[in-house]
Amino acid sequence: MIELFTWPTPNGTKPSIMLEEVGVPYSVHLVNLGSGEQRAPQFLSVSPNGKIPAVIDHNSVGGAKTVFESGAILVYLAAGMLLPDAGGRREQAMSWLFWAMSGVGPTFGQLMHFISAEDGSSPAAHRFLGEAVRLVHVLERRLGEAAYLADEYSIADVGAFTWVNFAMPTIRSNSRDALGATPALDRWLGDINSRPAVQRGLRAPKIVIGRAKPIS
Ligand SMILES: N[C@@H](CCC(=O)N[C@@H](CS)C(=O)NCC(=O)O)C(=O)O
Repeated sequence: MIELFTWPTPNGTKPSIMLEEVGVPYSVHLVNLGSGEQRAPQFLSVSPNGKIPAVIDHNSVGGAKTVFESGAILVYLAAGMLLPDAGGRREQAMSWLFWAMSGVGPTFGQLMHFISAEDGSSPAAHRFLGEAVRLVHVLERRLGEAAYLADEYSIADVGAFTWVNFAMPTIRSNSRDALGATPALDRWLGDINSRPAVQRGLRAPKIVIGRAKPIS
């Protein structure tokens, strides 16, 4: 059994989607970010950076293993087509995964913060909107030449999808003409959203919210 420490956010649903995709049994521990549980010593012993998500794999050969950072968790859980063993597709998948982790997640996260702050037209909101639009254009160009980031569906798509899915309406409504049409990206979002494992993974932390006890 894998224990997943999470909260229903774009970073928190990457591992639940992945666990559903690979069919590994898991239990969800909610870490209530609103009440500061991410800073509790018990959680810091699992995730030293004080952020969700993190997992503990109790079935691992040689003893339980702890993994934090959503990108590291996707790599840890990956198997088969979701992370090809060798050949160009592996390098492609890793390149696009790191692009999503270092570009999409931080930029979209800051954008959502500054745009929903009191002064939604601050220089910071403007800067992150410009960078988010640039990243969307990179994604649109790639998905115009391949169905998925590494040609076939992989951890790179899971790594980028949750943030793009969450932030796209905000980016679209704020950027107006600068964004333009994104038919390839819209097709990619539709394909991924229609996967049953993705639908279950997106719901997993929310379903638990109603019945979970705080971690202690
Ligand atoms: N680079 C990290 C980012 C994780 C992250 O930012 N998690 C947020 C929720 S989406 C969090 O735990 N925030 C709590 C806090 O900053 O106090 C990852 O990809 O796992």
